[in-house]
Order: sequence, then structure tokens, then C-alpha cells
Amino acid sequence: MENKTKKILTLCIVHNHSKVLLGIKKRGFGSGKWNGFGGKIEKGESIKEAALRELKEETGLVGKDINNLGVLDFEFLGNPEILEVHVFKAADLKGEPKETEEMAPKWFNINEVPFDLMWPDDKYWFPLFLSDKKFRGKFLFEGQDKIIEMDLKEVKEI
Ligand code: 95L
Repeated sequence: MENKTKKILTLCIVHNHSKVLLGIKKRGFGSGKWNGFGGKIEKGESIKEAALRELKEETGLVGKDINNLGVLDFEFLGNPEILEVHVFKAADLKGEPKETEEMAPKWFNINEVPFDLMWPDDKYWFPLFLSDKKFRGKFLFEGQDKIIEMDLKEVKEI
């Protein structure tokens, strides 16, 4: 049996009424795509604490009541690692996000989310995310732009 290494990552998206905050990644993995905010867990942190820290580092916004809505596993052909991404919603967060070396933030109307310039899995789970449904999914990628297998379902508990 293969037993792939899991790497836990956070992804936090701010959802204020009819708008979501995304950041265009200026460098590194996923650059050129509109992303949520997140990253790795540090020693001694819970996953939620890591999500709040990354949100603050990448936008300057300080949240507290973030909600874990989804867990998504990503595999990339040829890479023996599973990325386990914990998706959080920060609702009704006030303040202007700042631009960093890594990300340039922008508010999008929920009718104008730029799916063609995002990771291709987003179009599947964003509708669940926007309506506060909980979800679990797995996606197998070939490169960063092509999904070759996927499984996504709404769940009662995350
Ligand atoms: N807003 N969505 C994201 O930021 C996002 C979506 N899908 C991904 C799939 C693999 C991956 F490595 C990262 C992402 C990701 N950041």
C-alpha cells in the first residue's frame, strides 16, 4: 500500500456580504492566480490559529471568528505528497487589506469571481463556500491547470 505524506495547509477567504477578498499571488507556487490567503502550520499552533496568522500576514486583516467550511486534498501527478487544505471563511471583516511582497488583494463581487484566473478546483467548491455549506473533496492535478480526477461532496460535519 502506498502511504503518501500529508502536508497540512490553511486557506482563508474573506466573505463580506456580496464580496470576496482574493489576492493575486506575485511569486512562488500558484503565482499569477487569484488565491485565498494561507500557508503552513507552525509549531504549537492549531490549524485555525495558523489560518488567522496567515490572513493577518498576507492582508493585515485581523479576524477572530473564522469558520472551517471545508477540507480539500490535492495531489499532483508525479509528486508523492498530499496537500490537505483546510478552508476557512472570515465573514464581515472590516478594514482595507494591504498589498505585500507576495500578494496583491482585491475585492470581487460574488458574481464576478475570476474563475478562469484561479485554481481550477475553485469553481466546484466556491458555490458551497458562498452558501456556508460544509464540504470535503479530493482533486488530482496534472500540472497546475488541469484536474484529471475529482470527488467533492457536501458533508454535515467537517
Ligand atoms: N481560492 N483558492 C485557492 O487559493 C486554491 C485553490 N486550489 C488550490 C489547489 C492546489 C493548491 F496547491 C493550492 C490551491 C489554492 N491555493
